[in-house]
Amino acid sequence: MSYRVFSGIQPTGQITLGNYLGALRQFVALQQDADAFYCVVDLHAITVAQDPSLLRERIVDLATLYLAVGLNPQKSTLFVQSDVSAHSELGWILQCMVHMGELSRMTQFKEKAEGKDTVTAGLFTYPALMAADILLYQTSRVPVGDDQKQHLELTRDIALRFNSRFGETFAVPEVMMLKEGARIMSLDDPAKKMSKSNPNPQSRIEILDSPDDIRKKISRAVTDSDREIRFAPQTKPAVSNLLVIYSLTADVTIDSLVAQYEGKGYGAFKKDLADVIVAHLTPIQEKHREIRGSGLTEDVLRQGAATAAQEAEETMALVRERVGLGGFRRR
Ligand code: ATP
Ligand code: LTN
Repeated sequence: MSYRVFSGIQPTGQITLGNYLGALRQFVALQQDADAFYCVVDLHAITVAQDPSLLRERIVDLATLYLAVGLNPQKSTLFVQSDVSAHSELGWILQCMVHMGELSRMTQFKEKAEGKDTVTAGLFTYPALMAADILLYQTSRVPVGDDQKQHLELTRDIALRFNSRFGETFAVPEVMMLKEGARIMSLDDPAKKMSKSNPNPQSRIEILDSPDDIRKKISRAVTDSDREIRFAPQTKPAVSNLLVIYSLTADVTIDSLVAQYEGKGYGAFKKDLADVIVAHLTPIQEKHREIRGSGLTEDVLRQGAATAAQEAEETMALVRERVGLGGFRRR
């Protein structure tokens, strides 16, 4: 029996190697067995200010990348969150189920709010909308990076609370995370996660970076004090992060890399790592160029929105009935 998978990525910048290795690549692997829904979560993106025309461009760009990495619209449903209004509707209902204390404990909110003069209410209630995304589709598994674990736990709590108060309505989802690669770190600071909205572009590899940029960024990536290539995340976080990236990109074990580079120093290791990344990303970039401007992405998103809206409406009808809301409009 196939199971339901849902995940989303925000169109807040160029997709990084962290997003790819931690999340996007799993999306592709899962579509073989799962009935998968993958979303461009634009309503989440506007929890911080976005330029409207740039936002629209990034939405199409991210969806094009979904296709370029190998998501097959015959197997998975690809759509944009704001095209299915049930996300906003259930998001509101779940805001009325989640507690202020629970939202206050979310580390992503604390990190994103830190040092800001003003913060939107949407940034604070963001996890309720994320719960709505997942619960609308009766999702059983959610592939995400490590930073989303806390949001997923809250989603489960909200689902259980709703079900116990109103009767069985939502499937309670499981988080799916990689053992290595669930948290790829910044190239300039191994204490921070690689992020597409970090102001320093040297901190990340973007999927669409040119080979030249990739080589420069890897050669400038910080390393740890001795010259040994060893996997020790606590004492050698920078080199360990590069080893994880290498291992996942080239599909070889960390142990075999450590053996291969014994006594060789950082120079040779970094050069090979850059080559491996370039070789992995080149076909994705070619595919992205081929699809962009062909109209395929827009067609896929149109179809995806129709499929998703229909699926979401089934859950919404049940939710409205359970909560005691409206129900007079013919749909
Ligand atoms: P932003 O910087 O705008 O908050 P982000 O780069 O953190 O964005 P998201 O859109 O929030 O990316 O995340 C998309 C997916 O990628 C999520 O599943 C998230 O857990 C995963 N992800 C993000 N950064 C990393 C990382 N450094 N390592 C592994 N997975 C990651
Ligand atoms: N909050 C996530 C993006 C996101 C998501 C989702 C992920 C929004 N809705 C539903 C999985 C399932 C993030 O910031 N990476």
